[in-house]
Amino acid sequence: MTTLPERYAYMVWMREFELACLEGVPTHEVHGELHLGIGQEAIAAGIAGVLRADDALVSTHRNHLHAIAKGVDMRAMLAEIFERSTGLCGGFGGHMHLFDPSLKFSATGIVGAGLPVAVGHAYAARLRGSDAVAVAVVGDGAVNSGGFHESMNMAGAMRLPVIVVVENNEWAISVPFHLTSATDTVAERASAWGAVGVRVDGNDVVAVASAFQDAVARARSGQGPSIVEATCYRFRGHFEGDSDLYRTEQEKEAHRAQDPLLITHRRLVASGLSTDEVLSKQYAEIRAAVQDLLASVRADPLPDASTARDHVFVASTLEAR
Ligand SMILES: Cc1ncc(C[n+]2csc(CCOP(=O)(O)OP(=O)(O)O)c2C)c(N)n1
Repeated sequence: MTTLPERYAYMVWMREFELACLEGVPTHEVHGELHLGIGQEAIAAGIAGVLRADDALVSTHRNHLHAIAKGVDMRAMLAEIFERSTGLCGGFGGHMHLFDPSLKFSATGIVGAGLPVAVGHAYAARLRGSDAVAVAVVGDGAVNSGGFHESMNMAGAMRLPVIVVVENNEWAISVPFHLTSATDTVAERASAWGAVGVRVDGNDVVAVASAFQDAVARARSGQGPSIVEATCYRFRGHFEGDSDLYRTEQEKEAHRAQDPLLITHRRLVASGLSTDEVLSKQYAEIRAAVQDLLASVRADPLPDASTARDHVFVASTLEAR
């Protein structure tokens, strides 16, 4: 069982990891759109420590925190994001394509496309006679896609061990959830698919962990799919470079005051589980460790240009040409 101090440490690692990623944007070490989950750490930290290595987790374009929660090696992740040959995918995939087959972790930049993959993992587990579960983490922008409905329906009809975590940060780029959803919440839709739906405060790591653990326990014991909708807010623009004019400064400031790291810090101190001094020291140590990781990744080579076509075509196709 992951303790609250451990979940807080996860959140600090997540925050500092993403701040390190951010350093690669002005230096042009990170190309393409970089999507950060800063402000949403309590959800991934609530997932952390609950899943087994053989459980699958399929993430999105905003995937770093979920990979950390699944236990993916942070150095290999950072190297992939910084496009180094030592990265998870040899530097070929970049930040939106983090894959770790040994931990059944994958990501997709196609909104809503993670659900069918998770359903496939869950069905495969059943065919193997395993009690492994499959998790899809999606944003609120995914929930009105056809694939979301089709996947939920199949998971419900077959009672598959699927858990869908919806990070409802209210915005799908510039489109607000309340203007695009026929229901006030995503969780309330669950009964249409024979699933259990719960909505929790995604800034509250304890509430997320509790709802997620319950959903995993249900899935593992053959009770079918669940939706865990966690409300949250992304502190930065949709991607690094987004002018972010669709949200008012007042709205952003109000949400930043609800920083899940601050909330958890205060909770640890108020409950006597830690002190300001201990937490500040721990924060500084984690920041230094992430900076060491970044320095070491930066010393790694970029992929060799002559390998650019590797992993693009199967060998037989190339030979046939
Ligand atoms: C099928 C598809 N349509 C459109 C896009 C472009 N797109 C990328 S992210 C995004 C919004 C996603 O919002 P949400 O699911 O709420 O996740 P968040 O970015 O808030 O984490 C869109 C529309 C896409 N990647 N895939």
